Amino acid sequence: MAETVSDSTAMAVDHAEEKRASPAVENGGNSVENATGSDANGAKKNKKKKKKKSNNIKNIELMFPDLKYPEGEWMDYHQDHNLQRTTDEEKRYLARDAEHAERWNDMRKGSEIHRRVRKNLQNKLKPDMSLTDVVNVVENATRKFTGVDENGDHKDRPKSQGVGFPTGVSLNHCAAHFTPNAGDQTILRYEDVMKVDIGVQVNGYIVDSAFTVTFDDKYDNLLTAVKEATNTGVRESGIDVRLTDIGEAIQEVMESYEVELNGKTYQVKPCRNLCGHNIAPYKIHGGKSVPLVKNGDQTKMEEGEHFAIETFGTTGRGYVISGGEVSHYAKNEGSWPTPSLSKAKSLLKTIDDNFGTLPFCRRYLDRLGEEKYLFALNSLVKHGIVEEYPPLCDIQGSYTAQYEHTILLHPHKKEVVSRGDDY
Ligand code: HZT
Ligand code: MN
Ligand code: MN
Repeated sequence: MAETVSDSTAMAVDHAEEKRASPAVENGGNSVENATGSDANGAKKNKKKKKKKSNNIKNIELMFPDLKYPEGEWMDYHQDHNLQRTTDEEKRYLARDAEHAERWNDMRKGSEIHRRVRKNLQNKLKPDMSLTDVVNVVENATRKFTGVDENGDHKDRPKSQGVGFPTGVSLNHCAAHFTPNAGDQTILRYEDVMKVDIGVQVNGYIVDSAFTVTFDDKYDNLLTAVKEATNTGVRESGIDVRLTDIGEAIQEVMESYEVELNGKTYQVKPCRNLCGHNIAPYKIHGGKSVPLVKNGDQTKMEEGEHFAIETFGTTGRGYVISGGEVSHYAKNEGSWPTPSLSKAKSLLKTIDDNFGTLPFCRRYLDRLGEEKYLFALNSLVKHGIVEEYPPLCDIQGSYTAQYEHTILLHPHKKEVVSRGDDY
């Protein structure tokens, strides 16, 4: 508890015209400890009541002419780690950090895009929207901000930047990995609890961050529990910290909350078989898992690593199982024999060319013009070339919430790169 949150200097300052008096949803917009960049534009907010223009969504490089993107929230490591540090060490830390300057800047670009994409969505979300409309708002904005839908540089390099993974829009008892397939008619309802999980990648560096959307305030304690649990995971994270200890801290905070729904009181439970994870270039899961409970894993976080810290709370069993139609897939690492089925071979080329090992979904294959590919896709899955990531759901009738941030473990401090003024 000795660590402090240091000033976030260059954080995410929105353009004045992007500020809205009140978001259409009440959740993501709940005030957080760190009100990022809100003062700078606060005064202008009331003067103009201009309608938001969609032409604010353009290649983000046009808004940052020097191509240097704002830093996230800086956070000190625990004091005991800090106290050992001498001035000489500090200098060596900074020199070591500078070796990764381009990587950090790519992560900050992805994060700035993430904040703008989710702000745009939060302004548009209303009950009775279809989930297909929701994911299209997110993914079309991501493509515009990253410039991948333009002619030119990125056209022939589809993996250079853009959507990092399928937009998750999992409802109620489903916690993760739902995105609509073609023809899905699901509508977002006033009583729903929707986890919006958005990925943006720049040169393979993936920003992975998620929040929960509700319209009914009866879920507020559930959302607060999970938001606080995630912030606890972020605070506890650091170089040489054991993963089990992060899980223990998350669990303690999560279970300290209760939520009353329709006359019944629930102690909020962590989903014990869901995890945060480190992230490697073009690989959403780098091999380490950050538990939401004390699980005994003695593995430590290390300098230079990049983690998605995510927690899920539930009124259900606290254990998710795969269920429902699969939408999410990713190619497994390694070299594979050429598929004998010609349709599988050509589908694999589409996957290699457009995603590599980045996760994708059926809609992304549809928009590339692939048709009747399901048999071929399932054959790639059967041969272990492609992995499926089915929806992960708690018991029927339960409600799950999620918050997630991407953090960077610099030598001297950690950076909550995806932090915004919304969560
Ligand atoms: C898999 C497929 C995707 C990674 C976590 C996650 C969304 O549950 C080790 C720990 C996108 C992400 C992932 F399309 N998963 N973060 N955001 N889902 S995971 C995982 O498979 S593997 C957690
Ligand atoms: Mn995520
Ligand atoms: Mn994640």
